[in-house]
Amino acid sequence: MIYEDLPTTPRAEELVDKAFSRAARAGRAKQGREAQESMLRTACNVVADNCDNVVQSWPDFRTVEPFASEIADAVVRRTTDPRQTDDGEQAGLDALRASLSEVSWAARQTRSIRDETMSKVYQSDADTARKHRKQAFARVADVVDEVRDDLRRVGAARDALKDLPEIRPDEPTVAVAGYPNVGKSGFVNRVTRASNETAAYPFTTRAVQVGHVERDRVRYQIVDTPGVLDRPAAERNDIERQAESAVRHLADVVLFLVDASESCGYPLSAQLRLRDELRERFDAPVLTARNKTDREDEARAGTAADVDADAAMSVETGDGVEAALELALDAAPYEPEIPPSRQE
Ligand SMILES: Nc1nc2c(ncn2[C@@H]2O[C@H](COP(=O)(O)OP(=O)(O)OP(=O)(O)O)[C@@H](O)[C@H]2O)c(=O)[nH]1
Ligand SMILES: [Mg+2]
Repeated sequence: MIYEDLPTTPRAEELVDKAFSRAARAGRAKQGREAQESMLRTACNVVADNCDNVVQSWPDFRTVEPFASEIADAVVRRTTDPRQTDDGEQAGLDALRASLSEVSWAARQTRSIRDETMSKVYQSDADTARKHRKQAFARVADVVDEVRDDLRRVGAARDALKDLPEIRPDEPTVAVAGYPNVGKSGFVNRVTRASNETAAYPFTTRAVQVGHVERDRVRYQIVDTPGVLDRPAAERNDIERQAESAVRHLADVVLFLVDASESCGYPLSAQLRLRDELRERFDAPVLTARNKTDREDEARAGTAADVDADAAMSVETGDGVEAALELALDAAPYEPEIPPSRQE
């Protein structure tokens, strides 16, 4: 996604070490007052430029796709500590934004220490210059120390966001939903020939898997949604609700898998209730595919036939899988968006 190019964020100690060791090297090349000036300039510029670089590498969250900002907010909430403020605490993107602005403050502050000290050093002898330079170093170290938690929070957010699989909000997208263990990952892997393996026990897939299929030169995304669209809303926590909201922005069609053999461990009636619930909350069409038809003879007589399914398949044997996929792709509207630069 848009987060994959975020550079690593230095920790406070790393930043100070780097600044002061570069400064020492710069100082050794000169003598007297000039050495002090050179050290001061180098150290302050390393800190300020690194801080600016951290801040500038982030997108403006007001302008990114709602899917990208909601998913970022959810990921940041889960992976970073909240930020303590006078009126309570901030979490997610609010905390991240506040931390980025603190890091930006550190850059400005460091430059003003540099300029202020430079004007004093300029009029000093070598010994006094050294004293000023040392005081400035101590102040810069304090500034960096003040944003220690902010650097850590930004770094943790970056690490978590960088590992998100590539999801393109602009590509037509099929979100695969259904209770745990109904065969969602198996379906995504089979139709996209992704190399990810599906473990044979429930609750293993927690990272979102994304695969692609191409039809008539249009690339479609098939997104597995473990932990997101697999339980009634009442049982979800805040992060899961938010993840659902992100998927709502993303999905052009929902392919809801039911396991009428109930070997997934959930009664068919509960599965269908969840589907009806998603139908109410999603603007996108929700299609139903009965999976595990190869096991339906184990099901209670008549249950599978009761399902008003749009497709029936077995991810295990492959029966009906292509037809179910075609149905979903046909229901995913494709609106070509021509980038402005290529419109002439
Ligand atoms: N017999 C049979 N087993 C299937 C079929 N599809 C999936 N399974 C099995 O059902 C189990 C769960 O499949 P997954 O694809 O991991 O299910 P999931 O919906 O991704 O599960 P979570 O990620 O836990 O939500 C695995 O043991 C699969 O081998 C099918 O059509 N027939
Ligand atoms: Mg899965």
